[in-house]
Amino acid sequence: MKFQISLLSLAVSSALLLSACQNDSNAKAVDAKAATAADAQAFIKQVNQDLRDNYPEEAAAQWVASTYINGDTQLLAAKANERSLARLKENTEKAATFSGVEGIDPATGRALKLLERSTSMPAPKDKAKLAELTRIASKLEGEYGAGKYCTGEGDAKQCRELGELEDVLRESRDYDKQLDAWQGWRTISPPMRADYQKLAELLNEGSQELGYANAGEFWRSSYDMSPAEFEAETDRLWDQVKPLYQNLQCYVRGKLEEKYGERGSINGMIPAHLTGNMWSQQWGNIWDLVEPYPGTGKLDITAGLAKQHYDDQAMVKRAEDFYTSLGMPSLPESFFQKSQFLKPRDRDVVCHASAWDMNYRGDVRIKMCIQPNEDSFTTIYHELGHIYYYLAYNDLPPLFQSGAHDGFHEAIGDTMVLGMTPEYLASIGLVDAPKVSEKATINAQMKMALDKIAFLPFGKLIDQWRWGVFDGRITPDNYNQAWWNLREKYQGVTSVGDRGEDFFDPGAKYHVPANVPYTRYFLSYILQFQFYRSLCDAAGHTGPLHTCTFYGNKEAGQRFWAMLQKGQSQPWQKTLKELTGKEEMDASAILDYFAPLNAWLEEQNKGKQCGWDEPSLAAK
Ligand code: X8Z
Ligand code: ZN
Repeated sequence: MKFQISLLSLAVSSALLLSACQNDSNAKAVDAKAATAADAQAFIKQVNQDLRDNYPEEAAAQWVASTYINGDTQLLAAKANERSLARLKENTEKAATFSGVEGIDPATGRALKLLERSTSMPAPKDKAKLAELTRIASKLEGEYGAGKYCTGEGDAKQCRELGELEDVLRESRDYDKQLDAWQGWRTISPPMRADYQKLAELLNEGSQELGYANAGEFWRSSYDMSPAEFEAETDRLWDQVKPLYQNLQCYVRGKLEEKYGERGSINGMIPAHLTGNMWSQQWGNIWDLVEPYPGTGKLDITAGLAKQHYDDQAMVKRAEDFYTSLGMPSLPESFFQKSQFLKPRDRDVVCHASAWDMNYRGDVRIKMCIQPNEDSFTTIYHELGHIYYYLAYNDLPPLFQSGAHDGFHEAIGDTMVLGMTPEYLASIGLVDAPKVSEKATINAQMKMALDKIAFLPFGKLIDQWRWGVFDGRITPDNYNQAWWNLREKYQGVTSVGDRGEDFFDPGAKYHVPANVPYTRYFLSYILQFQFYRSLCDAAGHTGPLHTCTFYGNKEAGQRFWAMLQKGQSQPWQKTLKELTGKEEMDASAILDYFAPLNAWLEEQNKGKQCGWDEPSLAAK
């Protein structure tokens, strides 16, 4: 995404922020009766020009607010966002006056439709409400970014930031230390609860003004199909991968029981603080506990980075090399000058990684707090996927400068990560030369599954929660209970200790306070395997899918780049078909990829009591 900045997203892309910016003085009044196709075309041209004119200032305000958190930068970002959303509202109303006009060309028709969806923050028209919405949005994101877990008082007061707490989960295997870090991070979010409730109300109001039932329906309307069809699609995809996830959950739970005894599982579920990750969304950090065949060749990228003395610059350069090996361009010099790679020592910043297009014409940046470990390393590949998408579609009119859908945007860099096979990693000296054996295959597959399969239910449930909040099935008096019901139902992950309504655990996950829709990641985790399979085909790969890397293959790179250049100028189904030959999202590629591991897991789990007690909404 483009700078979907604050509100937007992490891949910050223009779409949001960018809310279509129209300069009022240039706006032509469109008389509904007299409007012609030529008027529509001129209107879209004007909107695109206004975006080019206004977007850089909004992006700058947002960039500064995210890389220098304080009350002043929050105010500036909120005000810039307010102006932008007001222009968008006005333009959306004007766009509606062209409905029914005959003879509008397809590109203009598409742009007219895309306009109102170019934000994840549909705002009320009322000026005071709009101002409140953007103020709350900036405040929530700032609170998350500046969040700290403090203990002790006076001189003994000690505060730890998210990164330090994540280190504990990554490195410590002490049950209580992990629980303390996990619970400690969740002390940042109860103060967000009332603001979040208000945010949801205002987003609903803005959505209803546009004719949607609520903000969830508005979010689901961005997929070239009806919101109901889209919801059914996500359920269908989840049903395809659920058995594989359940096999993995059962195996990992067993390993946690081996390590922590009775405390390693709860009613068949995994205790959330024991997965090596603050949100239990990816489990790669507990590789030491779950490695199927220890001693079968090291896959420890973190150790490799240390051994080779990689710093942040070297890590980014290494990722860039993957893209240029495919024939994609080098990153502009300004990228290296203006990005934030490291956490500044003297101020609060939003460390959650993001990629930004600042001006629709090449000022691209990432914002990260890189650490010399595997998580950061693969996240850089992820973020560069957004950056290369921006660069590839920079020649399109701004309204088309976005992913085919938001899941495409999230999937580009991750497709590269799938190409980081043990052979590739060995070729750059980060892991041992891989052995070819069944055991080595299972080890490599498990490593990948701990990120890619573990993530799937998490990717789905975040918006199950928000869709429920928006449509009123989840009310403020059961925000947290509903959250944990979903965590248990989808992930088979649960919490230790009471997580009642004094807490607001959704607020401790970046995308909730930052208002970034999350289904995009679920879609990405399915799609990236479809992309990967197509690039492997283009590269002439034969043999099992998981053995393929397309690193260095120009044909694969050329096909991927062609897809990126299309942006959102046409329905995503068409774009997907051009790359993969199929117009449907489909889990067959991810299932093919993990077929060896799935068979192995079924063998391992034989005789075990897999599964868990699903919660009832009423009781947990
Ligand atoms: O937020 C991200 C990226 C930026 S778009 C770092 N991801 C999701 C998350 O961290 O929750 C990538 C994987 C899922
Ligand atoms: Zn992303």
